[in-house]
Amino acid sequence: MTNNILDTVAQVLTAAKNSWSLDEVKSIYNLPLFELIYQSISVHKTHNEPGHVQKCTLLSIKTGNCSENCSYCPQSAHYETKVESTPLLSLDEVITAANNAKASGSSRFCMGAAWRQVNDNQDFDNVLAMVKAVSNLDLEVCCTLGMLNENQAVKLKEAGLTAYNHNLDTSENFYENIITTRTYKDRLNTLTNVRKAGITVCCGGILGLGESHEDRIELLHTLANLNPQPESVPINTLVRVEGTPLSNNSAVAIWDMLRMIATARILMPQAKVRLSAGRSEMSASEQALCFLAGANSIFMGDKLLTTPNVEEDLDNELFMALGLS
Ligand code: SAM
Ligand code: DTB
Ligand code: SF4
Repeated sequence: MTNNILDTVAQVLTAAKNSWSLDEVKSIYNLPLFELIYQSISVHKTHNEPGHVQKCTLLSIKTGNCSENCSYCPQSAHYETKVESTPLLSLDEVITAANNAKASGSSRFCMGAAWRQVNDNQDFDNVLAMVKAVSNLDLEVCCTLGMLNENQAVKLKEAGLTAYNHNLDTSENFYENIITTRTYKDRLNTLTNVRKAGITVCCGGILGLGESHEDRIELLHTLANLNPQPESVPINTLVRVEGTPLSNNSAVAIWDMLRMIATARILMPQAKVRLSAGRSEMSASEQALCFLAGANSIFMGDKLLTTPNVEEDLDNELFMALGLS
């Protein structure tokens, strides 16, 4: 099987493939780690400039008190965490943050709201104004606002939205162990609405929820078979926050993270594979291995949405040391 799967991977060197069988994904994921990384480097070098890593900045525009029960999330109203809830930020606050992000070298600005779904109200109109203002700063604009209908997706597109982040998080089978207030189908439905509106798709997952390797393989299989594939794929490791049901989960081994990144890179050669939450728990050398394995985007800035991220100076040092641009 190893030789057959290496032939399949070799085909990816000429053209991205958009129908993967579960067995193919499994065979790639289960390659010996060095062989897997060697293959992902070849694919990465063919399709991208491996020394180029995109910097994105996150801003929580509406924090906490969310009606969903995502077991990993410090912003869910179902759990008692130290997150302070705040209403929607003002347009001025957002513009200031976007200007700062641009000055620090970010090319994408991503605004997150702790909503189950978008509602057609004043808050949504305000978000549309924020999208317009950020896109006028010549930044790629991304939002993650929960579920969207077709009409709302079109309005975001018209306001200048580049990308919409909506993660599948894990496999369809494991999903109900993590969230019960919505279904996997709901998630896929929003992704369809986003795609139909002509917005690029940012969709990935989280490692460390208690899922099996099979669940990770199934998640990668679902992502890689979205047609077209997501333009960006955030790979998060669980940030274990006190008060959430998953706060005592075990840490994710770096080998698992590398396996996930390298497989994502081979399956979705042109995607931005984003080393996302959990980076601040990694050493500089572990992060370097992630870039080697095919990650080519990060969230920069001292904060993710509500939890700490890597300090900007440390990121700049690492970029210098590795010669990344
Ligand atoms: N409420 C919207 C939604 O769920 O789509 C947008 C914001 S939500 C915080 C965005 C994503 O952050 C989630 O889909 C999840 O993948 C990720 N996330 C949330 N809490 C996390 C945690 N503790 N560790 C890692 N990733 C997390
Ligand atoms: C994604 O996949 N990771 C980011 C972004 N998309 C919105 C969010 C990570 C959140 C980590 C927990 C927090 O800071 O609240
Ligand atoms: Fe709400 Fe999003 Fe957190 Fe789930 S992940 S509780 S939907 S903010």
